[in-house]
Amino acid sequence: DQIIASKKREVALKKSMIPIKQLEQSVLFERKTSSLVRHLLNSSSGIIAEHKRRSPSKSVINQSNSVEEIVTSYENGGASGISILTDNQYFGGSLDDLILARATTHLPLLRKDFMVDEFQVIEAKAFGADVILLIAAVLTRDEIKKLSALAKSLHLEVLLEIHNHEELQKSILPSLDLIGVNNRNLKTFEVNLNYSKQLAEHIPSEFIKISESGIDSAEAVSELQQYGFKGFLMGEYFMKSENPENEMKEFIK
Ligand code: IGP
Repeated sequence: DQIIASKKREVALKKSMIPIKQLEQSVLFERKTSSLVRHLLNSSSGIIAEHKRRSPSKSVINQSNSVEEIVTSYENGGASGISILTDNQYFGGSLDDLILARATTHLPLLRKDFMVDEFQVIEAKAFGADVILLIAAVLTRDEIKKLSALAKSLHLEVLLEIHNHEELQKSILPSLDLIGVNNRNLKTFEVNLNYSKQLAEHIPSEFIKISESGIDSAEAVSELQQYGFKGFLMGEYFMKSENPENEMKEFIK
C-alpha cells in the first residue's frame, strides 16, 4: 500500500512533466510487438527470466552485471521471455533498463512495475515492452478493465497477477492474456508453491497460466507443468547465478 501511494505520486509528477504526445513519438512506439503467449505456446522452455537487481525482501541480489550481459545470457540460455523490473525505489530498476533490454533482444519483454495509471501503459510501449503486469491486489476491477483495454489497443499483452481466489474472481476479463499466480505473499514475503497448485484449476483455460516467484529447481517446474502452468517467472535464482546461461540450459534439459 505504501508502494502504491509512492508510485501514484511518482506517476503524477511525471505526467505533469512529460506530455503523452512525446511518448507516442518514441521510435519504439510504432514497433510491432512480440507475443509472449505465442512464445509460451510454441513449447519453448517456459522460463520468463527476470532482471532484478534488488528487492524489498532480499535487498541486494545482483548489482554487478549489466543489463546487456544478463539479457544476453537469458536469451542464450533459452528463456521464452524476459521480465524487466522498472521500479526504482524498491527494486532498483528503471525504464533505461527496459530500453537496453529492447536493444539487446527480440524476445518478448514484460515491463514489471506497479501499474496504476494509463500513462505507464503508454510508457511501457514507448520504452520497448511487449507485455504489462497488472497486480489484482492493488487494482479495482474497473482499473484492470481500463488499463488492460488500453494495453490491448496498443498491441501489448496483459499478465494479471493474483495471489488468491477473490483476486481471480474480481479480475476475470476478456482483455487479459495471461494469469500469473504469485507464490510470494507480498505482505509477509513468505513463498509457497502451493498457491499456484491450488489456484490452477480455477483459472479459466483461455488464459495462459504462469507461476511466479520462489521457483528454484527443475523439479518444481515439472511439477507445476502438471498443473497446467506454461510459464515460470524466475528472478533471484538466475540473477544470483555465476553462469545463468549454463544454469538455465541445465534447468530445461
Ligand atoms: C520473481 P523470484 O522469487 O524468482 O525472484 O520472483 C518474480 O516473480 C517477482 O519478482 C515478482 C514481483 C511481482 C516483483 C512477482 N510479482 C510484483 C515486483 C512486483
